[in-house]
Amino acid sequence: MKNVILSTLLALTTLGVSVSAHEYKVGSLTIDHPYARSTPPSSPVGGGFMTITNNGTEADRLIAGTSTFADTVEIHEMIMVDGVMKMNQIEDGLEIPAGKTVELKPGSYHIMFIGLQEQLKPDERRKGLVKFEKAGDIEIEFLVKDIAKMMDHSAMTDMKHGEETMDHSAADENKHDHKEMDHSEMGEMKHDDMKHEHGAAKDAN
Ligand SMILES: [Cu+2]
Repeated sequence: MKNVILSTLLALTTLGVSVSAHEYKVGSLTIDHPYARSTPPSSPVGGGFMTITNNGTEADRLIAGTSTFADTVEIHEMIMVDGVMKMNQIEDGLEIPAGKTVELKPGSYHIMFIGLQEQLKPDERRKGLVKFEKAGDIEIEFLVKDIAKMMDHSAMTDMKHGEETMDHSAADENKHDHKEMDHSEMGEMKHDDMKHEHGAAKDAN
């Protein structure tokens, strides 16, 4: 997978297209390509993603975050309960084991922006901060990715959900973010978080 991403980026670089890869280091951690999904107007919530690698010999934990555009930042996981995907705040933080890479991605661990103050629009860069138990704080920028593009790419590769994913129109967009979810009661998933996994590599254009 990494090779695919690299070659895609190289190809784009060669063509002179700007690429969205960006990377941060704090302590023994590397944070690769933080991004957020674009949101519909007046969406109350948004999702953020990144890849965190622990190059050290001790486990660390992603314990909190803040942003300049949302009231609250939480760290969430997706879990299957009675055959239904739900999301859940990880109260103790997300462990980043020594020598391992943890991917925050749609359908899995993610950063949840709650109380969005502004719409997140494609290609914006939005400031935030993440806190680790040992490595401490680091300011990062989330590149905002067009949610529609993310879906189109994943539709090609995710067979389980492909049909629903491909059938999205403008009127349907709201279903693709967390708008309809009830966080306090861990409402049933109604959006398409599960289907974006393959968007990251190909969305660099
Ligand atoms: Cu969430």
